Amino acid sequence: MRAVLSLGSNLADRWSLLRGVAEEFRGEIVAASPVYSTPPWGVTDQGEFLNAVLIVDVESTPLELLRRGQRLEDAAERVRERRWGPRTLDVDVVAVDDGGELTSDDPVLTLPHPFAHQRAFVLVPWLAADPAATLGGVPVADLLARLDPAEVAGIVEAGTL
Ligand code: PH2
Ligand code: MG
Ligand code: MG
Repeated sequence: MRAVLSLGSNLADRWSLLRGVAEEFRGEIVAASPVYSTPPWGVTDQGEFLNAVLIVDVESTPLELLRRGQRLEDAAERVRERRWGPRTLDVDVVAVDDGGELTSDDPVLTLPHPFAHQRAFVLVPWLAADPAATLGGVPVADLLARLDPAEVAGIVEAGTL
C-alpha cells in the first residue's frame, strides 16, 4: 500500500520533529519532498509552519498507518487544543493507493483527506515529491493551478528532511 503523508510543525524544534518522522519511516520512503516554510492557514495568529510530504510504501492498513503517525504526534507531546491551532507535530494521511486510489468516509480517517486538494502547503510538497501525482483522478499540478497564486507563492523551500 502506498500512502502520501503530510507532515507539519510550528512549535518546538520543528526540524527535528519532521526529521524524526522521516527516521521512523526509513526503509519505507519512496519519495520525500523538500521542507517548506509556509504561512499558517486557517488560524493566522500563530507561527510559520514547516511542511513536507513523504510518499511511503508500507505493509500496514490505512488505520494502522494513521495510528503510527499519532504515536509520533504523542511522542512530540502534541496537545490538541484548537482547531487549526499551533502544533508540535501533525502527521496526516492524505491519500492511499492500494492498486487504486482508496476512498473512505470514515470520520476517523477520511480518504482522500477532505481539504488536501485546496491546501498549497500539501500540494506544493506533494508535487515536488511526485511530479505525476493525482488526487481524485486529477493531476496535483492542475489542482495547484486552481489555487490563489499568492497562496502558492507563500510556500517557500527551506531545506531538506
Ligand atoms: N495545519 C493545520 C492548520 N494550518 N497551516 C500550514 N501552513 N501548515 C499546516 O500544516 C497547517 C496549517 C491543521 O492541521
Ligand atoms: Mg492531523
Ligand atoms: Mg493537518
